Amino acid sequence: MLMVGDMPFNVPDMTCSHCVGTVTKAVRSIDGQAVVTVDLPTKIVSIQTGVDAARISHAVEDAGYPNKSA
Ligand SMILES: [Cu+2]
Repeated sequence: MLMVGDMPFNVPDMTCSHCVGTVTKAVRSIDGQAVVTVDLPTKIVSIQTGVDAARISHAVEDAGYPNKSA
């Protein structure tokens, strides 16, 4: 059983629901079970996943959204 933590990331280039969809898809490509919660006004994406934060961060960046831990 994996440890599941809540990982917040700041994704500054996320501006609309299309961006939210792209970011969510990138996260789910790494972990299909991830719970992804997006707060657009603060540009914070909270992810519940057992997968390493660096892998998630990299996938989101590859999708065109640079990000950092928030
Ligand atoms: Cu957008």
